[in-house]
Amino acid sequence: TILVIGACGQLGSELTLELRKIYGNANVIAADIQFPKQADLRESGPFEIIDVLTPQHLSELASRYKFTQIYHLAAILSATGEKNPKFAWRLNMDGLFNVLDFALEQGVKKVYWPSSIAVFGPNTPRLNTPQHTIMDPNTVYGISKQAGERWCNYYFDKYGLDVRSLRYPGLIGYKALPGGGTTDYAVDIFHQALAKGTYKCFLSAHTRLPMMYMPDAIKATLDLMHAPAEQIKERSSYNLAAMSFTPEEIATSIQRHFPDFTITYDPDARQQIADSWPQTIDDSVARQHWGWSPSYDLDSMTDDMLLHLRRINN
Ligand code: VAH
Repeated sequence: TILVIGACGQLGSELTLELRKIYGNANVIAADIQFPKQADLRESGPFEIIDVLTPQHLSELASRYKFTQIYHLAAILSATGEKNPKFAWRLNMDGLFNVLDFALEQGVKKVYWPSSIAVFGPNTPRLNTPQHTIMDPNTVYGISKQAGERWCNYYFDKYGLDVRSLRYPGLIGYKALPGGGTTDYAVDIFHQALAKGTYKCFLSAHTRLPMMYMPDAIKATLDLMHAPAEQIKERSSYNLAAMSFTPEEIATSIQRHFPDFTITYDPDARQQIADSWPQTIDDSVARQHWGWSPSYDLDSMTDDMLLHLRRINN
């Protein structure tokens, strides 16, 4: 049985649905702090309300299920984390410790835990950021992801726990809304383009950030988790990339469908976070170790996003 913690989130909801297609609905237990709003998530298989900060909730689940894999996706993201630094640190770190210790106790075969380009900071080379480089994150979220990478590597080295991780770029999908990140503009812009024909962007026009379409993020996660353990030589987390674009460039891509779509810029506190992150990522190590390669670029993502959002809205 597979456990997905944080199953209501932007990534968790899509990963749960995909895992259910592969392993069967009853074999994928979705868990989160609150019940899902999404019907397909609610109706497609078992759902458990847990607080990952309460270890007893995990051991109670283990009294009813035998878990072989855990996907731990519950976390406070970059922008929200800056509004509540101590809680973000506590949830991101103590949540991870509870899951790593639970996985060891239960003899779970494989654990997945997401990292992020947020582990990089102002002194990290911002172009073609290497797998091994300076990491001086200056958001609580990024600090927690950097510390989390160290601990995942430690649990692998010290206890042999097969925990695997990816440094996601900004993720863009149509099935679930993002949850408080700095890259959320790249999802909001599609909803606003359809609803209002204009979008006020909270980042400046030329803010270049690494991004990925959700189907590619799901593919990367499953390719990583299905690869033989001996291929996974990076036990902190893998750099992962697909594309990089600016708000101006995604607006231009949308204008291929809606010529009258307009964008305005009103940078807020998230601009400083974006300015501390890389602009492009070198993911050659992931490509060499387990054959990573993305399928979507900016225009094919835009075409697919608008195709699906139009269907959902009509
Ligand atoms: C965030 N979407 O903005 C997340 C992600 C790279 C960005 O970590 O916090």
